[in-house]
Amino acid sequence: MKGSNALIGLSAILLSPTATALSSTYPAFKPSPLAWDLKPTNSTQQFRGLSSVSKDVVWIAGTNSTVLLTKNGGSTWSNVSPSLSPENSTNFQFRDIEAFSDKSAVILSIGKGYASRIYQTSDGGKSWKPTFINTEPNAFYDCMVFENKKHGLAISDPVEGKFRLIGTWDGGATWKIVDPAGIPAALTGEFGFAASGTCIEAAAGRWYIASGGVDPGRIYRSDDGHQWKVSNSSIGGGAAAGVFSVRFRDEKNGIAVGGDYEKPAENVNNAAWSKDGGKTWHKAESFPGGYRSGVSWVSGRGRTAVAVGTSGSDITYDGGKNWQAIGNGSFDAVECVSRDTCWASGLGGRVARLKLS
Ligand SMILES: *[C@@H]1O[C@H](CO)[C@@H](O)[C@H](O)[C@H]1NC(C)=O
Ligand SMILES: *[C@@H]1O[C@H](CO)[C@@H](O)[C@H](O)[C@H]1NC(C)=O
Ligand SMILES: *[C@@H]1O[C@H](CO)[C@@H](O)[C@H](O)[C@H]1NC(C)=O
Ligand SMILES: CC(=O)N[C@H]1CO[C@H](CO)[C@@H](O)[C@@H]1O
Repeated sequence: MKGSNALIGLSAILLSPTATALSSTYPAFKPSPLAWDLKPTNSTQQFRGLSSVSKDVVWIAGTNSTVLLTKNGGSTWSNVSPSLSPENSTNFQFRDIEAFSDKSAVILSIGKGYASRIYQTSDGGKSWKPTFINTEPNAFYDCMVFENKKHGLAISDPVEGKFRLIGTWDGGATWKIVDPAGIPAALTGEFGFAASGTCIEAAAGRWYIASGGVDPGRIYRSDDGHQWKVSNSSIGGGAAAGVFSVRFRDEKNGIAVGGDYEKPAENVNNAAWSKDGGKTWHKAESFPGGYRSGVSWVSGRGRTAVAVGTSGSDITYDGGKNWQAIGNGSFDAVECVSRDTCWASGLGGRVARLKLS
């Protein structure tokens, strides 16, 4: 995380022992033939919340209390934003959404105090019910995840020295605080990033949390959502840096991405992989092209995953060891819904679909 991004990036490649292999895949020389297909939303909001139910049904949630839904693969979008009481109406920032169908979804608003809240719909966004409104002044909720249609966890930056978790066992209708006894103490300055809805992960019966604010960024893991352990990642951390997204494809194999959002093109130590369920993390051999806020495994394609960030996006075919750029790829969030379809969303209403074949 030091010095000029472009120079560090280039010298890292030129000095790499695998420079020959890299030069044929590195974005500056030969990008991946894949490219995102933009799906205009007619919105100017920033969509960090993304949940794809199928290749056709996708929900996005973002700034200015905005939630959009498409049921036809992005040809048209409906505004299904919650109508909020006037004094609260203008500017909730929805940073995460978990959708279960074209009818049922849960959204998370970030912020201090009552701004951190969760709404649920079961009628396709016609009506939304607040199911959690934070009352703890020091809490700041970042993201949430469901392991199935019933059981989910949402995470707040540390309160009284520990990440705070709330859990639901009824699909987001009710939430209660998880006993902090099983959660290790946070380090001074440690927090989570509400950048892509993937700072918490559930996969194969296990749970993970990505953190930053400290160097290196850390990754917590749990078998039951109650008892947690924490490891260093290999991803650099700092005031605006750390692990932004952690995803597992089974009980052992995970990818973490991040970096420094204030240095969007810096491409050193911004991706890592684990093959032991998150106990240890290894640096990628060739990194994504810059800070990356989200990553998603492509289900049904083994070690393939896609990462996105404000400076671009990348694909790996070897479980996160090597990455190559995808065209037209500036986004905040990514979600691959099947072996041939990923969705991404971000700033200025940008949403796109990636077809893999
Ligand atoms: C936020 O949404 C309201 C209602 O849709 C709209 O009037 C306003 O212009 C929006 N503000 C921004 C900054 O997009
Ligand atoms: C965007 O707005 C235009 C004009 O209102 C409309 O014709 C078009 O269908 C809209 N596009 C989407 C994707 O909703
Ligand atoms: C994790 O990183 C910190 C900061 O560099 C270091 O002090 C600590 O020893 C590391 N922990 C382990 C288990 O390697
Ligand atoms: C907005 C943007 O980046 N557009 C580019 C998408 O990719 C095509 C083909 O690679 C370019 O021609 C566009 O400029």
